[in-house]
Amino acid sequence: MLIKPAPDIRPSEITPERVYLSRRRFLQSLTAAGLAGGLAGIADAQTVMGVSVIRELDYHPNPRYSTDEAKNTLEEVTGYNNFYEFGTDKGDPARYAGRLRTRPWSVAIEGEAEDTGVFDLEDILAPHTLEERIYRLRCVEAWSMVIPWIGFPLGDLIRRFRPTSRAKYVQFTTLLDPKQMPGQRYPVLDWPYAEGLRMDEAMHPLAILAVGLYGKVMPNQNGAPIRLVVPWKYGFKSIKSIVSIRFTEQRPRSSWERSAPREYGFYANVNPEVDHPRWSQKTERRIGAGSFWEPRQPTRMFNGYADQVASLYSGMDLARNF
Ligand SMILES: Nc1nc2c(c(=O)[nH]1)N[C@H]1C(S)=C(S)[C@@H](COP(=O)(O)O)O[C@H]1N2
Ligand SMILES: [Mo]
Repeated sequence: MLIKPAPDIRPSEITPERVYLSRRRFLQSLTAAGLAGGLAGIADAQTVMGVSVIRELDYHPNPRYSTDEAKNTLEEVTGYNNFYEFGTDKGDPARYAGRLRTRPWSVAIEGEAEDTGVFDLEDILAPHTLEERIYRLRCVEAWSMVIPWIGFPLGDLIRRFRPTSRAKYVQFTTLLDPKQMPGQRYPVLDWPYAEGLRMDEAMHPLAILAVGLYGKVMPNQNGAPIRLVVPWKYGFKSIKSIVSIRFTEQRPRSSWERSAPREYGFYANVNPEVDHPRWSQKTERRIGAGSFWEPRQPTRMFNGYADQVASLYSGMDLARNF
């Protein structure tokens, strides 16, 4: 085997330019030999000349779906996270997610679909082309970030597995493994973390499955190896480290909805008019933006994506269906 198994990669291991360049040449020679194909632009993590490197991804930017707001830095994006499987402090995921083994990884496609089964991540990704989309992520805790995600439309994956006419919803589940995810030893949430979308929401072209950010393979603390990003909904809908995608007839209940149904609804659309019971959603704080007294910015309906997604909810009372 030329490619060694994936080491655990921490953000502190981000490789200097020089190593990337020599690694690129190394990969080119692999591709030429036909050994690195079939991974949808992802070459696996490896050690090159004794140095472990973060894999780089082949992708093309998609400005049509990208905000032109200033991006948060890689340090902010990988250092201030919610990933309760590794602790509830914003710094815990960066500290502890390194122990998550993201290869090999498989994803079960289950429920109301013609083609179900358990698939290697590589086979899940193989037919898809990766693109970069710069999305704002608005956390329900009233902070936000702007992140250059790398991924592909969730709808493209759903179509491949041919959901039946009974498939009205899609449920997503995170890995359950308290050995790797020590936060799961505490009853903070009803583990494993689960989320769901209505089928038309899941098919919307803005909803993506992301496998990287900032041109690199997804850092563990951001939900490696594969996570959802639904930019018009509060961040908690964007479930990380997915091991199951299930098509259902009944509306699934998400972990947050189960733990506090008055505070976290199934829809969780970003909405400045509907406050969380314990705080306002009218404004938000951009992580890293300037000084402590930097003015908060107004939160936008559907996180700024109203033109694209408001029609999904026409006729619905969004104060009741929060
Ligand atoms: N499995 C899992 N997914 C999760 C969470 C979590 O605790 N566990 N936190 C959510 C919340 S509340 C937010 S705001 C986003 C944060 O994503 P980021 O750390 O990549 O910015 O991830 C979401 N996905
Ligand atoms: Mo969040």
